[in-house]
Amino acid sequence: TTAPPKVQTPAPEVEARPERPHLYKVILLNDDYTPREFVVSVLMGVFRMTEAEALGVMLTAHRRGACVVAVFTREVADLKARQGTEAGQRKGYPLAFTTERED
Ligand code: NFA
Repeated sequence: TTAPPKVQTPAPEVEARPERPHLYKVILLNDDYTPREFVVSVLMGVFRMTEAEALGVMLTAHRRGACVVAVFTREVADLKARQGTEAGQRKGYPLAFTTERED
């Protein structure tokens, strides 16, 4: 007679537990050439902001030199920063977004 098949169950203390991903800020940099209304339109289109939110972020970057736009996992942050920067480049503007890892 054969024993019943044994089902493999990991001990609780070795259960797979994914790590919390690092988060990255997307930062809007001020420049002297990109029109304010174009910056607002990019923030609304790429970052799904309302016009009021986009105006606030644009004005903060304009006054202070830079403003955090949003926080994402690395791949999403890099993609959004590139989409925003390329939207400016297509119009010949120096508009730039960077990313920075959170502490
Ligand atoms: N400083 C730009 C202007 O006066 C507006 C701007 C804001 C550009 C934020 C880039 C980022 N036209």
